[in-house]
Amino acid sequence: MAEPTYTPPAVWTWNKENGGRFAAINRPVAGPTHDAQLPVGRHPLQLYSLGTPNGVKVTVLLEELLALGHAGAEYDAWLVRIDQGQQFGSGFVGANPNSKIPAMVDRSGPQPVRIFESGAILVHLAEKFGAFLPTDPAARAECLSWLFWQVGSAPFLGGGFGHFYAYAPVKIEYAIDRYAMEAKRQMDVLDRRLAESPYVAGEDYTIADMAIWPWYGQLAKGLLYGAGEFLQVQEYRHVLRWAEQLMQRPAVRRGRMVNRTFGDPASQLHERHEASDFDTRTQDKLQPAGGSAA
Ligand SMILES: N[C@@H](CCC(=O)N[C@@H](CS)C(=O)NCC(=O)O)C(=O)O
Repeated sequence: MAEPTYTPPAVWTWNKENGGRFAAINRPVAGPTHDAQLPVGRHPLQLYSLGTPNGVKVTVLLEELLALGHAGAEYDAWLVRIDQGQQFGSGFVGANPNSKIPAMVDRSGPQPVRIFESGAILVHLAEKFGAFLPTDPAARAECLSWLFWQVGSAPFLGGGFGHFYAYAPVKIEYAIDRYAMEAKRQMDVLDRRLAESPYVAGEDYTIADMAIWPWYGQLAKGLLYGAGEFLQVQEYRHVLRWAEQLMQRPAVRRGRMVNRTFGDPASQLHERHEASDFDTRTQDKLQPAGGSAA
């Protein structure tokens, strides 16, 4: 093993220069940095988010609920630019004391209800509309097990593998090895499961698929961290089959566009307030000829 190049001091201190790509937003303390109220639209559900995998889980579920005819799932999706520190505004911290997207405020009842953590938002919506979360105890247990598997596993994929492989200012072999091994192990867990059943929780499409797809489905398609070849993702053929099947769903395609600020301008719907926004307000349509997207 390589000689260590760093000896931790007795007391850690915050070195703002050493945070890599996220130096501007990472802090060792919680709480708001500035006053900023959250906007409120006219729909019962207000979502404050960004089109990262954790954000996409929720917009896919909302679009699936609307496709099923649940008009109460109409929502306003507001863009939170985490690279500009908007997650530290006082209003956002009121909705999510953990300062991370996604956060939701459900205004359909007499008092607004805040929900944070993407998994909790998925369960809240699935229970509210009685969809995509089985009621049979055994099927429900399987669905929730995979949902919590995702919430517990993805930090090793994103914060571990993705961070050290793609974002860290130095390439550390030990860290990349450790997390590449874990990322491949997780993909194998999923691949073996999807060899047994069409969907992650069994015969039916559930919130477990919606939570897992934006992370592991995208990884299987080589769309995360530019790591397709490095992790040899084509080996996970059951995950690929499932990832492609989900991508065919119109609601998944729509959900993936909401609050998206990267990629093809036609795939970016920065804010979603009406169903018609998908046809009229993507960045290719808002962008003036020769101009750049807002
Ligand atoms: N466990 C959380 C994770 C959410 C999360 O990590 N969000 C990231 C974007 S994907 C974020 O908001 N980061 C901003 C920050 O760390 O300041 C969830 O599932 O909702």
